[in-house]
Amino acid sequence: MATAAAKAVLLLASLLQMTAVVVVRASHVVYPELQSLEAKQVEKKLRTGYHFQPPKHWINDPNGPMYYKGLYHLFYQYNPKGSVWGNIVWAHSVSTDLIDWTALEPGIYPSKTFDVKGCWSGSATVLPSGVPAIMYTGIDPDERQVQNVAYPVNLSDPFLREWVKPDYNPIIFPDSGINASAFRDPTTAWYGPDGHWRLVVGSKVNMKGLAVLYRSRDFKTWVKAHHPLHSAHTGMWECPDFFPVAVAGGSRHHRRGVDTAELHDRAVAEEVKYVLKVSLDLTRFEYYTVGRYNHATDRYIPDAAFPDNDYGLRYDYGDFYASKSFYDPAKRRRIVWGWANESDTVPDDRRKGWAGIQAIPRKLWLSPDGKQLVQWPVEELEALRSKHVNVSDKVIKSGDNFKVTGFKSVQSDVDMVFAIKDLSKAEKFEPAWRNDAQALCTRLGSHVKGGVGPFGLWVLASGDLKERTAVFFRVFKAGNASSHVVLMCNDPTKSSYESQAYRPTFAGFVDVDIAKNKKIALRTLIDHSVVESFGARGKTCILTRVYPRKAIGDDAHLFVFNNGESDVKITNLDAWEMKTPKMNAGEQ
Ligand code: DQQ
Repeated sequence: MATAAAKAVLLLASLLQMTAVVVVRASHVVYPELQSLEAKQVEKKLRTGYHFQPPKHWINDPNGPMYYKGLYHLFYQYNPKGSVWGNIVWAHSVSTDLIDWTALEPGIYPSKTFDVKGCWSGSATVLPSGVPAIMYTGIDPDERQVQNVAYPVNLSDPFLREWVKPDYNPIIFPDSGINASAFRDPTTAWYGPDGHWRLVVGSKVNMKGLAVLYRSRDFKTWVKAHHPLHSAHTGMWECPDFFPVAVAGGSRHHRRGVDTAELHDRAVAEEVKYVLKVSLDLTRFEYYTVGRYNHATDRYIPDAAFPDNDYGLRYDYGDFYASKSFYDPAKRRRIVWGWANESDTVPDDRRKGWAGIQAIPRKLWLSPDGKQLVQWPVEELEALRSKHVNVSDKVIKSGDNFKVTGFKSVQSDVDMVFAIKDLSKAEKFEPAWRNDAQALCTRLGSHVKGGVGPFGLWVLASGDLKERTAVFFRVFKAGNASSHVVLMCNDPTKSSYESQAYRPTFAGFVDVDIAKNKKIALRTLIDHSVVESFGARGKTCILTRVYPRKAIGDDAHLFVFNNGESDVKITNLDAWEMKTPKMNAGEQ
């Protein structure tokens, strides 16, 4: 935690030195003199090919994702006037397959007194009548954060282009017990067996993060409950997300998503657990717990196995924030979107003319052992795979590396399995390291020799290897010699030989029994300035933004390396070049 906070401070400091007038309001740094400067040009070099982004300017949180009449809708926080945060509207895009996107005009933008100073994050709820409702945070003339509702003007338009905000807004107002500048990001609402709707809004009291609970009979008059759904001492909670997941033990619901709308159904409720995810304003990381939700008392209680703290489990251990999930009725799955912010400097963002992307949408489910959530890129992504190369049964000896040739890796999808024959050389794991994977990886970077590992990929690597981003594993022996700890790291410290960007090493532990099958899988989505990795088939995920200077276009290469004493084997490696989908050409 100390490390994460220190890094956030460092990041802020490096941003501050770039420009004179800055204000921090509600977690985003504000540059009043820059926020309405239109981008003169859009630099293409490091723009992503298949990750979601608009043609130009700043984006942040995904908002109100939903499926309606055959179309996936994604709204997101967007500055139509510049490439830093400001002038925020809900930009709006639609897709039939989550891959090709068409931009529409912004769906929600400041137009009324209750949102005149901003339309911030929120969620969609599809009501039992099929009508979608959007709940979002408006900033009123006194800079108070209030919650508003909006409805589509024309329900027969699958594009849902126009939204109307009833005059009875705001529907939720910060009362005297609530800090009006820390009260935002309403969740999707759910319906209780007592005939009341519920939703939560993120907030805080001093250092206590709160999921403030509201109830309503008619979706119009909302009353604050006497107690929050949940709280913890981790500072302001932004973008809470609360939803059910199927318990996979019984195979009936395995991996299938559960709709928040089904929460009141007793048969379904008995087979589900609940997830509460919060985005920590203080550290800019998210964590989640899995637990039980008592409908009668309206309290959520995390299971004891889930640390309810800022060292708890994360969807992603890298650049991934303000995420939001939705239930996809077309494929009966839950999908999570997350904002992958830039991590280069403000002058770089101004020069590029764009900042921010969304991570690849991920299907999410509870692991069969119930110990964690698992995420995997939506299957639709595979339609973009084109030229393919394969490597199998290739031993990488201690200290060696191997270049994967025959395809262009700068925009690619790499899916592979490593086998480890001999675990006896694994280094000893100190229990004190358990709560800070990131500090461990920072100390034991990809260049620090180990026993079993570091082994993994160098991606976006220049031919001379002066630039490279390492995605790798390191295996340790735990207290008793038969159990092991697996660490997954992303080391971007050598990703660019000249950039000043903030380049922290990101890391998480991987819950696998490596001694049992002696194998570990890694999938990495490489996309010019994004490296999005899924360890052990989605148990540990790490997304990083990197800004190579040499390893761009055809000069970006892919290597497999092994810096451990033990040899490792590539059992199988499949790599595909990825096509570029239609990405938001349209009306923006
Ligand atoms: N971004 C929004 C807020 C939210 C924050 C403003 C999280 O509603 O709390 O753009 O990134």
